[in-house]
Amino acid sequence: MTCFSGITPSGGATLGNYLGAISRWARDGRPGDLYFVSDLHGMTGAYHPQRLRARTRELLATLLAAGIEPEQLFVQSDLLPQLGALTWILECSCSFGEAARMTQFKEKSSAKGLEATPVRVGLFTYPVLMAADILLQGADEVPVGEDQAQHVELARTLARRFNGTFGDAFVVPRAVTPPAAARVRDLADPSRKMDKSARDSVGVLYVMDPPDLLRRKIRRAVTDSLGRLEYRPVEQPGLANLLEILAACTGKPVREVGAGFGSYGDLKEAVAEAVVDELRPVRERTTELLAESAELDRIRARGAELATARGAHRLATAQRLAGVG
Ligand code: AQP
Repeated sequence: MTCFSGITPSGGATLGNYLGAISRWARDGRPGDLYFVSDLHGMTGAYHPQRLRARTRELLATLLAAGIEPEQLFVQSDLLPQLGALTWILECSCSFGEAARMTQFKEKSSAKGLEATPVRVGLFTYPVLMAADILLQGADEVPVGEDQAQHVELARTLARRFNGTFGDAFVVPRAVTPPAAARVRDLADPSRKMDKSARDSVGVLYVMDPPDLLRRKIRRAVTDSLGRLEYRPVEQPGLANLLEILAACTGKPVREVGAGFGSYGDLKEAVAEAVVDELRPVRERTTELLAESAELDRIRARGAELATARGAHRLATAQRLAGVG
């Protein structure tokens, strides 16, 4: 059983990514599970090459710093020749209608403010690249939220179609619902999730933010004027977000974690210290790994070698069955 998860370097890792994904991967993952930095997925809109490269490296270091085993990790673009080949084979069996049905494409391509940045063909075809990511590694379980479930369904359809038309080459994957995790919201606008590519970072806590910056952002978090220190997500979303963060960092139940605080200010101080304590080890270790440049290069190269080897026979079989190469 191989479970497969990725993280896109569209920004630095946030507290949301850390509590909702990275720390759980490190803590609850099984030895055969695989994790990757999906830098190719970070190219589907306007992007800055040097920033993409630097963030990819930083995310790889953060995943390692969180405790994910090096042999379970790789960077997507290190498999570019294999993924490019497989994506083409899969694209040639994916209908235009299937790709055009993807809700995420429809939403992202019609979002406001895109006039200056035309929609890329890559945004349209990246679900097929995602299918290639999954099928090349032979993953059978892909934990995804609702927004990505349709893409895993496409990977499943393409695997079945290929196996049925040309012969068995691929494991047929399935989307699984990840265990319920903290859904961290933006501190400045709790109606939105905390997003690493947010335009305005005042409400976003980054793993690599220094402690004083984390404290400042948390002190400025939006709450309300009701003065009721209770967990009421609908009526008091900002306060509920802070309580959820404190609960996730301390391991205490969210309905109990607010007891004993005299004011929102006191609660914010406690949240700030809990977040600083939670992120300190991973930030420090990430910084060390980034400084140990040769060691990070070695780990990355080994990850690429293992991932390439895992996919080699599947790609060779697919090419042979498809009549190419
Ligand atoms: N706010 C969040 N709370 C809990 N979990 C979160 N995740 C993301 N944001 C939160 C989880 O992090 C993993 C990797 O995310 P991704 O890179 O696939 O992109 P995403 O889900 O779209 O996350 P972002 O940070 O919001 O990225 P951008 O800005 O690129 O859209 C996933 O497991 C995700 O659930």
